[in-house]
Amino acid sequence: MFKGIVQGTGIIKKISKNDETQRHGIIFPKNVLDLVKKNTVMLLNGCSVTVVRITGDVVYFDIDQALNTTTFDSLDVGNHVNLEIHPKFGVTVGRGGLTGKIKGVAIVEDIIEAGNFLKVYINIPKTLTENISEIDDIGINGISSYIEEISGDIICINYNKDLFNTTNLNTLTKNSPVNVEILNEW
Ligand code: DLZ
Repeated sequence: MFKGIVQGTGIIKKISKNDETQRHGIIFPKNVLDLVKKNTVMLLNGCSVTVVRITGDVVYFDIDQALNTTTFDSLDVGNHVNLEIHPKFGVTVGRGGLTGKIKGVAIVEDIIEAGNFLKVYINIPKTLTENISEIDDIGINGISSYIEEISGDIICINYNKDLFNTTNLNTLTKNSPVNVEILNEW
């Protein structure tokens, strides 16, 4: 399990697309770059993926299995992606841990600033809302949080603006697609 706590963001430098696979080259910040090597399994926007190559500060991933269930296909060069490395063996993950298996893509419906918090309203696909309740935690682009409120298909999450320092939360706008992992299977 991952913690659902993002350690920094990478910037997409290059995307090469074939019919069924895409290679994403991502510039990593030094604190995360130092922790990865070829075959490291880590989270990119909450999705579990495998490092295939590292050249300088650019880390490459082949996205194939994850193409249909995640936002990878809608990402562009210059976008920021959330990064998390697996905790060391024996470290307690606690409530809110993520597996990295993305259930599907949801769309940001609205964002409202409220003091030091950002209320993000997200329209979750019907196939996923059947399974969630306000007692559940949720992973959005790899950021684990509890659900503040559910109204029909719309969930609301209150994010502390401190997360702007380490995540891509401040790049979300109305209609942004986000990766969703629902944590109600414990
Ligand atoms: C589990 C996994 C791993 C370890 N590595 C990759 C990868 O490098 N590329 C890829 O496309 N998919 C990988 N996967 C599977 C994805 O995590 C999985 O398909 C999504 O989370 C499902 O939505």
